[in-house]
Amino acid sequence: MEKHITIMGVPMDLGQRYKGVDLGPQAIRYAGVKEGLEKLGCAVTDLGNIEIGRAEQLPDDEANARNLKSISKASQSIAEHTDEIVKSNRFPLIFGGDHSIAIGTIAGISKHYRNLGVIWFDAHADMNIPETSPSGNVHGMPLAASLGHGHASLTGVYGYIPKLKAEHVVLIGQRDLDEGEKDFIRNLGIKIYTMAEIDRFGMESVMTESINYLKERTDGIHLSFDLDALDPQEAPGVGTPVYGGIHFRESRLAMEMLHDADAVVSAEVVEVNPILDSRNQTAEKAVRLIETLFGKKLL
Ligand code: 4U7
Ligand code: MN
Ligand code: MN
Ligand code: MN
Repeated sequence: MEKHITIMGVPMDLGQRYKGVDLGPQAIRYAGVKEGLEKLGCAVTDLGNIEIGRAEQLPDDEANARNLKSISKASQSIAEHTDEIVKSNRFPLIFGGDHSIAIGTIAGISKHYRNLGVIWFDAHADMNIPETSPSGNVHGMPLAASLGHGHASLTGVYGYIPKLKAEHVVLIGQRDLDEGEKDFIRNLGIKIYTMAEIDRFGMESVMTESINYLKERTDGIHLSFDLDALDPQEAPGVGTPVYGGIHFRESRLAMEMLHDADAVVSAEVVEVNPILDSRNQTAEKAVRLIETLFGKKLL
């Protein structure tokens, strides 16, 4: 695993309705992420937060994708910054912000790989398009957009479509899928381990299968970790909590196995909202998971 890490904060909140998710990067920093990684021997540079423009009042509601134009613009900048980090041969470690940032991060990373893989921990699949979205919130659309589906302002970010192939994606932890997303997952044949599979087979075999699957097909794995993948009792600081989630213990095991697989090339941690949290526990758990991803062991 790359030990030269560049942190980038993306204070994006335009993809959903709650105030406070733009404070996510700072909450994760306050939980001691840089210090923790340095203790493990990593060289860490923190670029600080990049600029996210304010919501422009543009007539994009007709598309059922709130703040579409502002998010599209921000995604272009996120892609450029992420691209620069990869070019400098450092590991991009990105803190959101809401999950719409993945449109830009994946756009910036994927052009460096013939077959980028993605492992997506989330209570949701984030595979809506404006035509299927029950909410119009773009944070429910980034995976579809990266696969080339959805509004052209999202799929076309950074000038190429698609960023990912369906057979290079693994979804883990889902328990709230919209009807359109279910059809989409079935039709595209996307590999998915919902909470039902995690409960039946256990996180260890889910991760063994996921890692083998991605290592056979891809030349690098991007980790996209939405903190609402965790159970809301353990990670309450998220905007769209769903009962029955992954325990912190299981997610720590998953990160340990990803570390040992030595195949993750970039990572983002998203949807931490300190306003909705108590005692910054969601950010603190995120930091424990990041440390484990970079090799922290219990013994
Ligand atoms: B997140 C939802 F309808 N599917 O599209 C939607 F349930 O990035 C939720 O995973 C999306 O937190 C959640 O609005 C987006 C809803
Ligand atoms: Mn998400
Ligand atoms: Mn989610
Ligand atoms: Mn190690």
